[in-house]
Amino acid sequence: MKEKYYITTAIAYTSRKPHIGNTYEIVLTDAIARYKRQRGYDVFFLTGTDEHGQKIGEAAQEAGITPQEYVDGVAGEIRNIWDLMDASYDHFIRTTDDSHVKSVQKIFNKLYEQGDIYKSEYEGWYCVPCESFFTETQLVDGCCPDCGREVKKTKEEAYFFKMSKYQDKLMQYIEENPDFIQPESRKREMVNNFIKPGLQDLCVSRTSFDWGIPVTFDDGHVIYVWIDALSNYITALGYAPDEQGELYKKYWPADVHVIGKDILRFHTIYWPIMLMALGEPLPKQIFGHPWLLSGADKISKSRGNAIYADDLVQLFGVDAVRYYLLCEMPYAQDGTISYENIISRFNADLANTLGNLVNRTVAMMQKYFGGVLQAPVQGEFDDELKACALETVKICADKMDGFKTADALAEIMNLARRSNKYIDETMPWALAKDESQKERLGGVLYNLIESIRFIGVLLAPFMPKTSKSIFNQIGATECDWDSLSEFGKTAVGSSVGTAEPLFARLDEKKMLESIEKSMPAPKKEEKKAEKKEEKLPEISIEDFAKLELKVGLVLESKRVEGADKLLVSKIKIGDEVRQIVSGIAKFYPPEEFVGKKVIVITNLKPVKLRGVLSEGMILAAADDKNLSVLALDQDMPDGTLVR
Ligand code: ME8
Repeated sequence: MKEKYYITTAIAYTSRKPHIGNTYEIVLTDAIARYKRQRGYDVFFLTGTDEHGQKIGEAAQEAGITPQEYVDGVAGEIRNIWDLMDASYDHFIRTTDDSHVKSVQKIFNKLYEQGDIYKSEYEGWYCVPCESFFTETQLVDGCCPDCGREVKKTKEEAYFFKMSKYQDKLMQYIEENPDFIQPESRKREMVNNFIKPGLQDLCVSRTSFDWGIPVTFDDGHVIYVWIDALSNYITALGYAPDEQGELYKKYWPADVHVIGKDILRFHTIYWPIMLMALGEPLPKQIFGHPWLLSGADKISKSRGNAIYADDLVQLFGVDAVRYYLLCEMPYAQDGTISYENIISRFNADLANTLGNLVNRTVAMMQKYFGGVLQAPVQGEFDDELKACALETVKICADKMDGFKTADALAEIMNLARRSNKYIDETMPWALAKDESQKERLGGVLYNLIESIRFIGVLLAPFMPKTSKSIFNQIGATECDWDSLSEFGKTAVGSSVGTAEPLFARLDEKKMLESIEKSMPAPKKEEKKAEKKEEKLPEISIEDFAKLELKVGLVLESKRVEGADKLLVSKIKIGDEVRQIVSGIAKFYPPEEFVGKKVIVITNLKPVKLRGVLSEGMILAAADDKNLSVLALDQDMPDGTLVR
């Protein structure tokens, strides 16, 4: 019977379309899953989407649709991208799946009933406009990290998980299983920074939003995302505390959870403890991969440097994108992505080294032997080529067993380079001119076809389409891993196919120019996309009537200390004078602002901005570069209603 191998990715948030960094993870996991299948394992590869939480609820509200409609849309988009990338997952779980929801509720209830979850109060810093809790360390200058407004220390009733109870048991597991956390450097970080200083109990429910799985026995509480999200790895296999499905019995524990370094803590601390509390076995390994950066920055929508897989696939093809992602990311350090790098890798590795090797060899086979493979005859340089091919198999296996995909790919490219060198050394075109060398020419081409077959098999987990195309072109029938035990498995007398370019060289200059034209600076593209997403729901005239707008006269204005964008102004509105803080300092020096008539929202709840009270809002038209305060067409007295 085949040995089982259960591998998972993190489940992606359905708050937005996934960028190329998120896509890296599915491609990495797919390469490992395909490699394991190739090695004869019975693989179960799970991926999916994480669909609950306040942010997603808010995004739906902004889009004017229900949260379910919103997550249906984004989950569909994520799945399309995973499919576009040729991810060979066996199951795609969504945390809104009915079966998942029911199992998570049962898990929560069991943990509560056995006393591992208890009710208490959650104390944190609350930002009223954002409706969000933050910990002390999340605050920026003591204010809300999202909107910069003042936050209040608040208490909320919530359920907590007794992490501390399992701390020693977790430490023991990590010590007894030295390979549990990969890479090694991350293990030290988890142990020294989080476990040793002592685990805090984890807040596992919320009452401040409702887009989540309800706690069955306490109305108003929803299960806060990590118990919901992490459980996907077992609920997808049909696990619930009272029934354990066939898949669960077969595949659990997971052989590896592949996740990004930012969520390592949840997977190496909270998840094992949850499983200990449930009395279930722990995953064998957690691999926290590094991040893909754009220049020196994290890829993120708000930074405006997001690159998307579908755009790249359109430009370069799916296998070239897979190749780039897998070879550009070292095992433990962050990698970078840029159009220039993709093009130069494409040309150097895929077009020049690999494409040329296959193309030249198949074309020579056709030209000199009508495509029919001749018997190998031993000659100079052969042993070196064969040794390199056989050695590459061993090294690749070793690298892939340690998830070092970039190193494995480098070895495969090295074999392709060695094969090109073999062409230069043996000079088939010179042999072809000498009839007495015909046998040797046949032997040289046999060795090249065999070496290309090795490359085709080794590349299959990384570039499945290219691998197939290589097999077609060389007419390979021995395409599985075991066929690499011997150099010389290809049958003499078999025929190769027709030569077709695998990767046509790209004109870097032209390509960059056209990218520039078709996709203006990513920043602009992003901003547009964000604006589109912010489309607000239709409102009624009654909704509009809730706003009180009045004409105001600016009496005084000065900059807010320590905030270069903010002006604090005294505005006369009829009989009263209000203090209003506005983000207009870059466009209106305070002295020029005094004396202007402006439009003010006067019934907005007062807030403190950077600690300064603001009792209203001045209306302005603004885009990325410009801002203009709304003015009256004709003069009107301050205090006049705006309707
Ligand atoms: O974290 N480079 O979802 P997510 C490489 N829902 N990987 C990156 C990356 C980058 N630039 N940016 C993000 C979540 N990732 C949770 C997971 S699992 C039970 C719940 C990785 O959509 C990130 O580290 O924010 C994570 O592993 C995955 O993409 C999904 O991120």
